[in-house]
Amino acid sequence: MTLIVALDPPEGVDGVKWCVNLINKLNGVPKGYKVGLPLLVKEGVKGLKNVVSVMSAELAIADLKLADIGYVMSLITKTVADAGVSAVIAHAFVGTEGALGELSRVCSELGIKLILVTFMSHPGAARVMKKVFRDLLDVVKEVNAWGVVLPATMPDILKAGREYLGPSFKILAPGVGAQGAAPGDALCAGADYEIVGRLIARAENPLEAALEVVKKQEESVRACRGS
Ligand code: 3DU
Repeated sequence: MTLIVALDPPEGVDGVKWCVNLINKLNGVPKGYKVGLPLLVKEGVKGLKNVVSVMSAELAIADLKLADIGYVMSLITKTVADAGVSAVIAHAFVGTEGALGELSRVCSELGIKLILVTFMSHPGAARVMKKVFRDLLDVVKEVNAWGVVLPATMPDILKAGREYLGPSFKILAPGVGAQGAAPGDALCAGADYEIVGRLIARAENPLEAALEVVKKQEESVRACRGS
């Protein structure tokens, strides 16, 4: 079970209804869900709470890509934790002192997982992030984050991240489907979870699409790991 579905409601829909409908259709197949600003900006914290309340999945991730001082990131995190999320995503580049050190402590107190973005999945990410990749991974170690975001679209970067971090950090990989990576590519490069949005959310039959992703992940892992 390595599938996390990204719930990004499109324009012109009721965001809460759209997410709840999709979660219900997926019938417990995903290991987790990821919600972010497309839902939160549209529907507010009450909307977020309503959506999280129908997720019977292990992971409910708030992808806020926080990048601020520790005090402000902590305020925001406390608010989404009250709405029931079990993990929050922040950017690693803000560093430890005065920022992620404090956020990490607050996440521990709240009992939620901290996930840091260390490389993004779109092509333009490489220009800056490649230069500071090691530093970003060092921040992950320093604050003892639960997991990191690494790109399914760049398996070499993902592999390098896994090698540098070792086995004790979770790797979550977006970029499967609409952004070009095939299901299973990131798992074979060392990821623990693949994040899939539009490939499933925009499919005529989302449950069928999710089951197809899981099947391809399993086939791919069997082929690359021999298990
Ligand atoms: O391309 P998709 O529709 O599968 O959606 C990918 C999701 O993952 C989306 O919610 C986006 O905000 C998130 N994400 C990235 O695409 C790339 C990153 O580097 C980090 C998060």
